[in-house]
Amino acid sequence: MSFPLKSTYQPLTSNSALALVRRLQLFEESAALTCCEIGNANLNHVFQIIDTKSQEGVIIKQAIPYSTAFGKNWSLTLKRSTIESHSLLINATNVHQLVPKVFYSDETLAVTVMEDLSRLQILRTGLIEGKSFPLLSEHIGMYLARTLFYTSDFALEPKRKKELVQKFTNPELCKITEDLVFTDPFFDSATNEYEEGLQKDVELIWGNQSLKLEVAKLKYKYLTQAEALLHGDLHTGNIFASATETKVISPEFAFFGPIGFDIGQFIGNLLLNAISLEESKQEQLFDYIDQTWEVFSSTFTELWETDRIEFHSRIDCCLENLLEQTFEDMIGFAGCELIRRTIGLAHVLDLDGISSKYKRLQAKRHALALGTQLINNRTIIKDTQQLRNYFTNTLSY
Ligand code: SR1
Repeated sequence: MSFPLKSTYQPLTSNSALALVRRLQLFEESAALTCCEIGNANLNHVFQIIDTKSQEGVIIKQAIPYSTAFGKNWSLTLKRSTIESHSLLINATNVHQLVPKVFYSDETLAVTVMEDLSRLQILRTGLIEGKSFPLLSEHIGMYLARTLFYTSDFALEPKRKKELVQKFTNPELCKITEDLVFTDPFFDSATNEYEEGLQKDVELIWGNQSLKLEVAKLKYKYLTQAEALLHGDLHTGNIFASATETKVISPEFAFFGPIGFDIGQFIGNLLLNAISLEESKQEQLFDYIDQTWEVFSSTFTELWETDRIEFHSRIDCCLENLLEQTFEDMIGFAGCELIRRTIGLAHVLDLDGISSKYKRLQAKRHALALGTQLINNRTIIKDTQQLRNYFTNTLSY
């Protein structure tokens, strides 16, 4: 069967997905292939195509122009598929071993054909199951340092940087983050979803004018500070991992934003997992946080020493100043992530999966108190040990 070349968007079926990989000659002509639609098709169609003999496979991901996730019917731009494939291709030049390989993409069909990662596990699921990932911090610290440094003005010629900023202008997906992370959770918005038992805690946040001013400053940074090409949604559900491998997937929220945002979202999600655990099991999560910052800052420093081109980066303390600001932003964005995953739309299983209602509400109160403290005190928190102290001090709220 030949793959129909369409000039308009058409949802793929198992048959047309198979025809596409045949046309792309990703397998031997004689290979017997199976095609299975995986995932729940509420944001994307995902087909897994496997060669029955070699057991090697590819994934075809096709964006759907709407979402039925979260009980709502949202229209969603198909352009996110192009942003995702272009971002994966750029990241492959900087961290090829940490992203899925892209074999093909088609803007009209909103399709990306990429490496099958089913040998790995979604990191959030692994963390909830109590698994440990010994190379996680080294890999994510490296991913962050290399993707952020090499797409910043410190490494790119100014013209190239501005071309990329244009290419990765992503207003529709950024608006989702502007609303769901920075705006709605801090007001009585119809999109919010929180447990009845949290009503008083939530109202305290809505009435906290100084907190809201600090969140407004962080949102303004997100809106205006085009420092580097971000992943834009770096939570633990967007990372595949095993004991030896890590792959960062789904950069459809990619755009040029503040360097501390990706690191903050990642750390925020590790904190959400730590909150869900009993004290004796939290150590591992703090190790991940310490080491991720350590690897990020030391790798960024090495790249700065060897590959920087921006004239003013030679000024004394320029790097120290940048890392200090990034740490402060990271703490603030992590705080926003803790609050939005508790009050806003799109929760995390780390907290929602706690079966005892009492413990679940305690954990969610902890997330709200810690999030508030991190946002308010981000300028005085200078290292990950202090971050840990705030974690402990907000336990009894
Ligand atoms: C409609 S998308 C909702 C959330 O899921 C994504 O992973 C992002 O975190 C987004 O805010």
